[in-house]
Order: sequence, then C-alpha cells, then structure tokens
Amino acid sequence: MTKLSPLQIERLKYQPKLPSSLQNGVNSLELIEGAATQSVRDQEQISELFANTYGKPTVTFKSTSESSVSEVRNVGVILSGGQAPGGHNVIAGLYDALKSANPANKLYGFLGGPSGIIDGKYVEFTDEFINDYRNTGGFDIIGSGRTKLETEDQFNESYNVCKKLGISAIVIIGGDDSNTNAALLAEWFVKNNTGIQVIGCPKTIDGDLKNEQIEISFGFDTATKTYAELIGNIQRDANSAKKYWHFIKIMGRSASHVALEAALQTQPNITLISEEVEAKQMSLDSIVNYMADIIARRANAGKNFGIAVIPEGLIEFIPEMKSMISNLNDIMAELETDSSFLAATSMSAKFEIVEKRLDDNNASVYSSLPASIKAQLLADRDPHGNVQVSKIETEKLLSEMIATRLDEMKQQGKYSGKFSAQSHFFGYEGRCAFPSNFDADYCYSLGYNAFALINNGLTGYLSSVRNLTAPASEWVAGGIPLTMMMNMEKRHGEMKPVIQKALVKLNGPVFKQLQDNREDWAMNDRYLFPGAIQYFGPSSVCDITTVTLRLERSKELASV
Ligand code: FBP
Repeated sequence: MTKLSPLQIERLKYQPKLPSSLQNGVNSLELIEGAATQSVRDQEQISELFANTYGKPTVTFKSTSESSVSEVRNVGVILSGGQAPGGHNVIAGLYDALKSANPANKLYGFLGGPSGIIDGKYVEFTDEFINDYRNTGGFDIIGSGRTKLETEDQFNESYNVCKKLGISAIVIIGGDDSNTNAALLAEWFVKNNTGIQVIGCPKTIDGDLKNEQIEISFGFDTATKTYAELIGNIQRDANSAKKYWHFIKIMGRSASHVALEAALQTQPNITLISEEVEAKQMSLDSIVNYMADIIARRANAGKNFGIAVIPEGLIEFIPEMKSMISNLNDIMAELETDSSFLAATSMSAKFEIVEKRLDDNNASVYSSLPASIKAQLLADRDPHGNVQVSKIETEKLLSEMIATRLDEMKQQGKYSGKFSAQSHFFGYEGRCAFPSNFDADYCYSLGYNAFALINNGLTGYLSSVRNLTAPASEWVAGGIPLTMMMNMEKRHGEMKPVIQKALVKLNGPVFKQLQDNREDWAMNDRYLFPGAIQYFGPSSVCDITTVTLRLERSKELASV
C-alpha cells in the first residue's frame, strides 16, 4: 500500500460542505428558470454560431420534499489545461451525486486531458479509486492536457467514443478556452441529434474566468494562499538579513489577479500590475525608473532590502514589448518551416534571422534585450500561438536593468545604497497544493451540481455556485449558459467565438485597495505573514476566503 503523509490521512477524512439546496441529493431538486440570456457582446454572430444552444435561461436549484427516480446515465469527465487545487474534488462531487441518483450510473474519466476522449483512453471510477484522491491537490487522478477540442473530426471521434461507452453527458473541467470548446461541443452534439449533454466547470488558478455570473474559478483561493505564504516567509527573511531585494514573479498568465491577491495578503514594498502598466502606457524604462526610485528612497532611509511582486504576464502589457511580441508571434509561425532558421546552430544566428524579419522598431526593442530573454522569447508557443509567459524571466530582466540604473544614479550622486538582488518565480508551487477548505467545498459543490444539471437534461451550461462569501450552506447552486459569457475575438488571425477573459479592473475595489496603500507599503514595512494554509482549527482562520472575493462581493452586494 502507498505510504501517506499524516496530513494526507487527515484530509482524506474531510467531508466537504454542500449548499443546502443540494444536501438532499439530486433526485429531490426543483429547477428554477431565470430569464432568457444573451451573449455579452456580438449577439448576432454568437446566436448564429450557436443556433441550438443560444439564449437559454440561467437556472438555480431548490430542494423539494418529493423524490424522483433518475434514469441510468453514464457520464465522462475531462480535466483540461493547467492544474488547479480542487480538481479531484470536482470529480468526487460528480461521482457522489451520480451514484446517489442511481447506483447503476457510471463515471468514466478520460486520460491526459481532452485528447483522452478523442483517442478513447479512459478509466471507470470506483469507490476505492476515488476515495484515495478526496481533498487532495493535483490532477493526477486522470491527468490533464492542453489539446483543444474544436474540429469536426475531433467531435466525430468524441461522439464515437461516447457511443461505445454509452455516455450521455460529458463534464469538462477547464478555463475560458476549455469552456469555449465545451460550448462548441455542446452545440455540435445538439445539432447532430446525438443526445449527449455537455457541462463545464470553472477552473483556473489565474482567476480570469469570472464575470457577473461566476464569482471566481476554483484553485485561485488555494494558489494565492500558497504564494502568500511563500512571499510572507521571504519578507521575514528580508527583514531579518536586511541585505537583499527579492524580485518575485507570480504565475497567473495575462491577468494580474493572482499577483494582486498575493500582494494584498502580504503587503510587499512594490507590486506591479500589468493592466495598470498598459493603461498608463508605461515603457520598460519607466517601470525600471519607478522601481529604482523606491529602492533609492528606501536606501536613503537605511533600508537596502525589500520585496517586489511582479505578475507573470507583465512583459506582454508593456507597450513596446507588446508590439514586438505580436510581430514576433507572426514571425515564429513562419519560421517553424524556415530551413535557414531550423538549420541555425547558434542562438546568435537565430537572433540575427529574427531581427532581420521584425519591423524596424520591434527589431531595436528585441536587440536591446539580454541574450537570455531573447532566447526565452523564441521558445515554443502555446496552443494559441502565444508566448509562454511562464518561461520569460521578467524578474531577472528587471533586476538586471535596475542594477544598471542604480549604478547610473550613483554616478549622478542620486543613490548611495547597496543593491543585491534575488529572483524567484512562484507558480508550480501553488497549483497542486492540498485544496483549502474553501476550494475543497467549492469544488465538491461544483461537481455535485454539474450532475444535477445533467440530471435535469441541460446542456451547454457552466456549473455555477454563487454567494461564496457566505457559509457554504447558503451558497446558491445552478447553471449559466456558456454562450452568455461569449464574444468574438481574433485568434490566429480569424474572428472566433470565445469566453471573455477577465482582467484586473482598475476602477474596481481590489485594485483600489492596493492603490490606497502602495506608498505606505513602499517605505514602511507593513509586511503581513499569512503562514501556511490552515485545514483544521477555528473557522475564522480556516474558512477565510480571498481579499479579492470579499471586496468584489461586498461591492456587488452594496449595489443590490
Ligand atoms: P490554465 O489557464 O490552463 O488554468 O493555466 C494556468 C497556468 O498555470 C498559467 O498561470 C500559466 O501561465 C500556465 O498555466 C503555465 O502553463 P504550463 O502548465 O503549460 O507550464
């Protein structure tokens, strides 16, 4: 038998909480329909593209005293994209709901992400199998992947596999892109009279799958708490040794929600927010000057140490970098088959080819970068043709440029401190942590609720659990039509229907909290030390949710 850690043993016993509407099981539910919906933008195009699934109402569930018998159903589940704490609990909630509705129901897990349903690679879940994964982090129960489900051939293959296994519903656990694909698959299944339903679940640590209907994606709570613990520990170290500036890049892809939340939990000296950089059109030089100024002012006050938090996607929001990267993305697509580029053996030869092809301004931005960053910018693109920002060492780029800037300032008599930098990247450390109680409960409820949507014959819906700052028993379970969250955006040069990504709102209460305190946190050491996630103990410590969710919800509630 596998050896388990003491925490693993204890967490396996945790019983996740459900909203009270779901506590009597899925056979005792009344479906309440809201008003018909429309997409956030581009209604005409989206309604044409989703002729069979567009315009459905939002729904919520109410528990009833009557109990119906549910027909036998086989369901398939897919984990899609990057790991997020709580994925195993979505599957556990789905499994428990399905078995409680009818013990003859079966749940199949497709292996390795969306490719599993195309290639027909799957496992059938049993009690023993699932029990080992309850309340654990990771996606290793069936694995994940980034294959995009979007072509006619892929839909046909998926249909054949479902038919073979007698599957009448698929649950796709993913972010904005995976749920866009879930909407396309749902539409295709209806159009082709397959009788197969598709339900999505909102997953991503990035926190960018949220809107008026979805308060937060799962995983954000645990991941930000994990990064906040690490930042807090480094703050203590910095404040003890008083000799290093720590440059900490935080995962989260384009949006800065994760960096912002981690900063609000720890109160570092500097926090960059990509959305602000773009709005203020800050060049790389002006960011360096802004940071160097704070470092110099702290040095004048005798503090040659500090903490700077940098969002992962920053580089794409700096105007001159954005233009260069977009030009570079097109060039990299051409160079994939270019014999001289492929034959080039040295990095400098590759740089030369790239610089010759870039537009003049972009070429000079590219050539001004250190070789390490130039090389990282040439690494493989993600499935959407974009730079993989997790691979660009922005934290090192900034600390190197700041060191040069401070030397210049020293020569001009504007700086007399000592600068020694350490750089860190926190990303993978947080994606598979044991889910916090919040994520354990939220994920279990999302999975349980996904089966309630299936049992009520719905398709093309996202499992939705709302009112998340209240105790779990008061959470509101229901479903949101996926098409409601869509608009048309350019992808690979073509206009496509996609679920809108949520960036940090610069006029929102979360960013305001940072803005109001920034100067104070820069000069005075207001460090907070959140410590490790607490799974047992007083609920004021264990069940506390993120600052982001609290501030956004209190604004929402105040406006009702
Ligand atoms: P998802 O959008 O798939 O949830 O990705 C989350 C994420 O962790 C991003 O924050 C990060 O940029 C990316 O995945 C890293 O990708 P990979 O796991 O392929 O290295």
